[in-house]
Amino acid sequence: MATLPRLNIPLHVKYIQSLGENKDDLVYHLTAHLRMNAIYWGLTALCVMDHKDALNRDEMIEFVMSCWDEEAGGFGAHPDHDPHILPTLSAIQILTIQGARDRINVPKVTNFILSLQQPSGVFAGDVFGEIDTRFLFCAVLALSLLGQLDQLDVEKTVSYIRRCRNFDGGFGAVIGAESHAAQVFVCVGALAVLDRLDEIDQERLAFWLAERQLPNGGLNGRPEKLEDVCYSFWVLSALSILKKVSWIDADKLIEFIISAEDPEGGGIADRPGDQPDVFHTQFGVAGLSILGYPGLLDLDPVYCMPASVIESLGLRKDWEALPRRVA
Ligand code: GRG
Ligand code: ZN
Repeated sequence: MATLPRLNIPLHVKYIQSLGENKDDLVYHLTAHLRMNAIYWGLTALCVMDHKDALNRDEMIEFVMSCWDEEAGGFGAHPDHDPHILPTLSAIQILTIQGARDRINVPKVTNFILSLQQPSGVFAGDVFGEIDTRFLFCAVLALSLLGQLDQLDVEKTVSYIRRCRNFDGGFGAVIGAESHAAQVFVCVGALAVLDRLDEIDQERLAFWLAERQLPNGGLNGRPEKLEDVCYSFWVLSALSILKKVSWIDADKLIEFIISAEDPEGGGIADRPGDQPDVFHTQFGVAGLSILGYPGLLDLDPVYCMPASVIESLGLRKDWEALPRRVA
């Protein structure tokens, strides 16, 4: 086997540390609506690179708690933002990874999440009502992490996912929508948490997922689209739940992901030569972990959190990544 390209872990750690340091930067203000998600992505990437302590734990927990809306029972993306299910899941993930679950008002946040379920079984993101299988996944994952899944109407939830399944074995964002790899991840992930993988045509779906690999090694999210590093997670996580990561050419994908890193400032971009961001850094590193890249720690592909954290909560599902290689 040819020598693997080197992932510059110290540089990516520095890149993630630098993101919170330029608070006068315009980009920092323009991305306030993603702050909670960004902290979750940065922290998870650091955990996988075995540098969990590179960001200050206490400051992180205090920031998360400053986004809590006591009245609504959810977290916003930023202290002055309305609560939404996306930052609420990220907040729960961060507090869980940091061993600070005692800071969560479990009954209140459970009520907030359950209040977002619609009669069809799908979830809205917030009181304004946009619906999507992403929000359904966030609800299922958050309730599972809080030990509150018994409060969920599982049949109603699964029936919505079933109605999003397409002829190609994939899933879309809403009923009738085209299959998309990221929506496949959220639907397969939710079914895995609910122990309902029997709802999937597993061979057909794995075939569709494996077809996402392009001659340059990268993965796209649907036919005729460009490759993008983040699909390294969306596609591989679903394949690892189906135990078929070996259907991808791992060496070619590793090469593609590492070719998208910024060799000067650190971080990983959507594709080579583009500007890096924390989202693609996290999903690039996550993909490398599932591919068994040496020196990284295991990521749980269902919860997209450190595997050790999910194991210690007794929540591990039956997924399979590639064996960890030795450097
Ligand atoms: C805990 C990992 C985790 C996630 C929480 C937010 C969420 C749940 C999942 C997001 C799933 C999703 C729909 C991601 C979007 C990915 C993406 C690159 C979308 C771009 O779509 P297009 O149509 O791009 O702009 P293509 O590649 O199809 O041209
Ligand atoms: Zn992307």
